[in-house]
Amino acid sequence: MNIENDVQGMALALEWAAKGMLITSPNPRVGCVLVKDGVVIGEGHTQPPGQAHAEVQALNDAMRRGNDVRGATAYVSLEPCSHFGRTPPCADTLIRAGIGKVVAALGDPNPLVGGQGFAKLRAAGIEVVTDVLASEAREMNIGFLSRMQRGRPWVRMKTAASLDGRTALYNGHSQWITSAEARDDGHRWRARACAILTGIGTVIEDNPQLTVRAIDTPRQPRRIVIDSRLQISPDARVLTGGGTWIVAAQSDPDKEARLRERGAEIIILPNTHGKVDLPLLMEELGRRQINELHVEAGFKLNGSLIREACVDELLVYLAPSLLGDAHGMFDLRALDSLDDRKRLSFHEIKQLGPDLRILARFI
Ligand code: AOF
Ligand code: ZN
Repeated sequence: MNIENDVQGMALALEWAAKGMLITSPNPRVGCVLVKDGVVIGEGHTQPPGQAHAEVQALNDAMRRGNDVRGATAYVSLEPCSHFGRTPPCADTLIRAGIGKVVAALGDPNPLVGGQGFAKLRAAGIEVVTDVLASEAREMNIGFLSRMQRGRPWVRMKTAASLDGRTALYNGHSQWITSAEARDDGHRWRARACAILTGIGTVIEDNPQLTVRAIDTPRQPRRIVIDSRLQISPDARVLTGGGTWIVAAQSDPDKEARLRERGAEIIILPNTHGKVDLPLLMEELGRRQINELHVEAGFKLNGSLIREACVDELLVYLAPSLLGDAHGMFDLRALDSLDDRKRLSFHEIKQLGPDLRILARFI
């Protein structure tokens, strides 16, 4: 395939970035394509933390293929790094390799980089072009950007409901409202998240595992349970395999010890009402390097998270059926004025088999 312009080169770099979707976190998913005389001579994407960044992968790929990278253009979906992190600075590596021009989709808001990658390249006489397919590149790393810019994850709340907005019958029956296609798609969104969050109500009622099973994934997201009064049973399936974070509002040393034996970590974060402080939790998850947080909870926790402005995006699967009087997706208070309504914009709507998938963002 020949690359005739910067948009084409970046589109290919973004395709490479997407190949790292499930493996790079907490690092961003970056793609890099090296082009010389319109011909692609090297390609790569970010590897798991501690391993090579996209640029190094692409340079190594070019070398393996026997290509001379001197004077080539590097298309990268994020500003090349300028710092020594777990790996050395990519900007230096590109300079040493003799790259002639760098086209980047957007700057890296990581304070350790923050424009210094571009500055290094320019200082070395390399032409730098930025803002090519920037909004597509932002989508790819929406969680990393959120963590770097706001100090908290990008929070995506998933629900599945009938067309009348019900998530179960009045008696609790809910398997299944949406199709297998929609449910598998839900696992794809789980897989790309750094963590999956639910509440103690869901753990007690459904005893979910909260793992990715419908698709192959090299890593399982961390599981997080909000459990203000530490009611969770040490036998709950969400603890299987260890590593689950339990977020409570009050300490209970005996209970905590039993949960720790199951490999869980307990985080105590109370608010003044004796519940978990949700906005503070989001900050804590930012500090713990959670980029994308996938919420699959019941209508109560969903409602609390929305009311406390902790949600960025709804991922709603809607089935073409009507379930009649039962719980809705979110427990929100009645409003007196339409001025108080929560407003969203539809970001994307797609049909999956018989169902609809709606991505809507709070504005
Ligand atoms: C790049 N190319 O492919 C990625 C970058 O600890 P390290 O060395 O792996 O550095 C991680 C930081 O590097 C990460 O927080 C982000 O700012 C940047 N990611 N940079 O040049 C890449 N993934
Ligand atoms: Zn780098």
